[in-house]
Amino acid sequence: MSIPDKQWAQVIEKTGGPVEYKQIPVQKPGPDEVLVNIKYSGVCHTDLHAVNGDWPLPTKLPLVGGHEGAGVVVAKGEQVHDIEIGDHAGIKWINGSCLACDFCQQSDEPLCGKALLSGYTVDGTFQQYAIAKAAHVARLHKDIPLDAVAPVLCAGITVYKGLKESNARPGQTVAIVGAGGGLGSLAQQYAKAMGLRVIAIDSGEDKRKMCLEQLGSAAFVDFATSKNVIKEVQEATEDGQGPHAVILVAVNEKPFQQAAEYVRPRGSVVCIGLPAGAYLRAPVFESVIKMVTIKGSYVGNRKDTAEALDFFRRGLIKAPYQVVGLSELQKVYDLMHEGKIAGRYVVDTTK
Ligand code: 8ID
Ligand code: ZN
Ligand code: ZN
Repeated sequence: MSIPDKQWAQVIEKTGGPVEYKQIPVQKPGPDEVLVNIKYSGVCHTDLHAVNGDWPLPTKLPLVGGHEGAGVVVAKGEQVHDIEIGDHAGIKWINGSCLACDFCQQSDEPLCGKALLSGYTVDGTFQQYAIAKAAHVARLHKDIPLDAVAPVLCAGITVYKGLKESNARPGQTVAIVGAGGGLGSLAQQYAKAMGLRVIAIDSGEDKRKMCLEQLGSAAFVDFATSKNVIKEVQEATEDGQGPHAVILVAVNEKPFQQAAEYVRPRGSVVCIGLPAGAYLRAPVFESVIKMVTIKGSYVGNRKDTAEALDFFRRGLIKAPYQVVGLSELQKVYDLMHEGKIAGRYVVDTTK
């Protein structure tokens, strides 16, 4: 396999953007790294946060974004023995971690203080050839389509982990807030596969249709037109007591301040979305007498990754996605900024 010296990439030269489509050099993998020829990469709202620089964590600059990259291993360092050239692999948000600290030892590698973040602190997957630590790349069976699996590499892993963290059990009800977006659409599929009943919360006819007709949710609450979101969510549960868990994947502060009010007594509120500058708020009285659990959930570890991919490989996860050329990334960001994307966009690095 011949590796070119130059390749197409989308580069953020300065915080705030826009992204620039141009040719840059192909890098060489270090001793414990692999070079992956990225075929497809999903576009996550985190990539837009990276362009805008709206989180309290600086990005590298210039930066190649992207962290849902699926492709083929084309080169590897001399210490890499458990993945071969020609194997299919996925580059996810956690590009690498120390594997030695307290958190890594407990397989909490997303919490590693030395974690490298794809498309944020190291260059990511909006390029044709990207690098990751071999220990952390997702192993993809060759029968898995590389376009459809791309969104699983961040969105899928993250919502699967969040659903596990919620401790919701089969037969129970979970509310997904931000259900029409990338994480939300996959969350509905994972929840369904895990035997949960879903209340989808988002806005607009396209997203309502997608959630109820394509993704199998039992109810849809439109946050923009509802007169009382809290009441409507509770009434959508069989006994009116509210959902057992709430998975927050919206990019807006308000729903983070409503969830504890409609969650069921003993229920859990799992925060995943990362709206800029937002604070959590919950009424102390109701939270105490309802014994509510409120927690954060951050991507997933390597085992969560393998499990989330296995659900996908078994045909249980079918979320809508649209493929456009890598050259059109800025247009995807514009649509995402306006909240106009139902499901996920995936970029094809050859176009
Ligand atoms: O590990 C993590 N915690 C993690 C991993 C991956 C992504 C966190 N994230 C974060 C992203 O950085 C982003 O902040 O999750 C958030 C959602 O990412 P996404 O799914 O990629 O975003 P999207 O496709 O734009 O979907 C967001 C949806 O939220 C809806 C929008 O209509 C859109 O469909 N939404 C908004 I904005 N306000 C809402 C509200 N008040 C709402 N839905 C319900 N109620
Ligand atoms: Zn992401
Ligand atoms: Zn570590």
